Amino acid sequence: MIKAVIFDLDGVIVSTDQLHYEAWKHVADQEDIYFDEKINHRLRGVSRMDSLNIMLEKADKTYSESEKEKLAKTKNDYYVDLLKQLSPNDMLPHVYDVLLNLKEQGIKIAIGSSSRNAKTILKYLGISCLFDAIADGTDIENSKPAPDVFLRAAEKLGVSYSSCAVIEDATVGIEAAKKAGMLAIAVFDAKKSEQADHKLDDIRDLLSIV
Ligand code: G16
Ligand code: MG
Repeated sequence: MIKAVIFDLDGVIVSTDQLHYEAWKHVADQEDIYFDEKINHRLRGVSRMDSLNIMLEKADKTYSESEKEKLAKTKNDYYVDLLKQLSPNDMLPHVYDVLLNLKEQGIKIAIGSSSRNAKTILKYLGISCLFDAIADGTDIENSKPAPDVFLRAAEKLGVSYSSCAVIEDATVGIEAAKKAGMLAIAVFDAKKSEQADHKLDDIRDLLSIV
């Protein structure tokens, strides 16, 4: 029986893809590195430093660790500035109603995000107080496809791993959920994953699964 649902943030609750893209493109242009939407797509659910390493695959030179830290900071400063434009209107369709419905049923809800900016994003969306637990990039060493962030969310909730469902838009997120021994529910791009237990065209269908 499912007692908790762990939501991925970027791509499930809010679409920040375009903002990540603009911020990475800013750094890539500054360094004269080729970067496009297709490369950006590979960064979904991946941590900031892992994303940077993917972005640098097209670079002509090798970057030292301290240069990489600097580039990651430039990207994040730019991204955090872009996040200021977010408001409750940016929540993806029907997400808010689904969150409220789950809570009414007594099902716990949590965030399991690779982002170190998760709490800031939730604040701009005005939904921080809805969640029983938040596990994010600040809680973990290994990002998705490692299961760490979902295991951490379950621990914070006090719910056993096998009683948790995860909802994800990234294939690496589905892989992480299965490694954590959880029910893996895919939306958007994650529907490509062969490991997904359920594939949803509409997030409201989650209510008939849990
Ligand atoms: C998100 C995004 C990724 C991003 C990662 C780290 O993960 O999907 O593209 O690279 O967070 O973000 P930040 O640089 O803000 O720490 P998720 O797990 O919420 O989809
Ligand atoms: Mg995501």
